[in-house]
Amino acid sequence: MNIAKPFLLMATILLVSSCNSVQKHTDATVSLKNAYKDNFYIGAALDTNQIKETDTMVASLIAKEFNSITPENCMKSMFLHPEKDKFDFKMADKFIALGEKHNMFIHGHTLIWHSQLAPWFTQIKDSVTMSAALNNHITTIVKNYKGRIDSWDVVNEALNEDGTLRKTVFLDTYGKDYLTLAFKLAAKADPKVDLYYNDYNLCNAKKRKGAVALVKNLQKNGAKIDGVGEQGHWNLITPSLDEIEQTILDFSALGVKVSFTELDISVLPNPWDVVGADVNQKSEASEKMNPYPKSLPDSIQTQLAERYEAIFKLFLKHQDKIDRITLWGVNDGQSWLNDWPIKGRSNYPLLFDREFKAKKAYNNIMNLKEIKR
Ligand code: 9MR
Repeated sequence: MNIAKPFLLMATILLVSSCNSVQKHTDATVSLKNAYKDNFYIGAALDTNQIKETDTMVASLIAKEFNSITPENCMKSMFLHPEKDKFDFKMADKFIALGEKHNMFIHGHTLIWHSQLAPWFTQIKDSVTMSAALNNHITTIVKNYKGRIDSWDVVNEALNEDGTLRKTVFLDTYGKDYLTLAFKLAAKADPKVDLYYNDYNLCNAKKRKGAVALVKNLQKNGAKIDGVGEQGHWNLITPSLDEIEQTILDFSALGVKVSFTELDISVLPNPWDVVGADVNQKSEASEKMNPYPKSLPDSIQTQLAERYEAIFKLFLKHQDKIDRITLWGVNDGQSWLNDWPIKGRSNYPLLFDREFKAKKAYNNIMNLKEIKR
């Protein structure tokens, strides 16, 4: 028997497969957005440096992987409408230009929110002034980007955890119909743009019930609402897949689109679960609360990857109801979760690590679509 033949065959197989993996790794078509192009948009929230494209490596990663973008901060009222008679569209214009350059689905975040609210809004004391302010704010901004923004978060986080309406300056001055007014103003300013209600913890049954009632009320009042945005600030354990599925079913039953708009998965302990507050244990407690200051252990990396995989499997199961999945940031270093609810921790909630390298979670999500890296 000629032993050179099997040896040659083996060597050829090895050579071909290693060439393939190199080719795949650098192949510009191997990306999240291409893998999921027939299912839903894959988006990311961009911070100001990413919008300004200060780092070319990061800029090309964003263009390669994502086909939708959301501004992490620059379109909130404190930045876009800082004074009653002054709008500042500079950074938002750059954001839109970036999305247009790459032909992306552009999401606006957010028109009405009690947080990061322009201070002049908080001075308003009566319904007539609030109505005029909402009119000027929403009409000016939505008209300014008419035809250039694909969807807007019209109202963000209007609900308490028990499903009742949150006490805000909008509710206090105008009453509960501020929601209807906001959606009607947005639709009038750009009849074609998709209009969303966006909130977190919608897996909580009481809050979800409140959100369903909120959407039904808008519909009953003749306002156009196209979608519900579930933020998706989750962790390794909660919410359960059943709870997530229930939200998809409940919202799509209302005839609106469902999008997951701010997805990230915290791997850190939650301070509200910690029992005991002995001040003498402060350093021990902070080590306990920031267990992976330098890097994420393999076992947790795998847990995170499996959690992302299970969630994306569920998203695929309901792809007919889901329009967009947006990650709340591009890489771990950027995440707001490094500073919330405790400042200065190292969290690892996204698909790219601090060096912008794809994590195991990325690979698992790609493998779901049978794309190997
Ligand atoms: O990621 C945003 C962070 O940079 C800001 O400091 C923070 C201020 O509240 O807002 C973060 O984004 C929030 C989003 O706009 C609405 N849903 C919750 C997000 C995380 O807090």
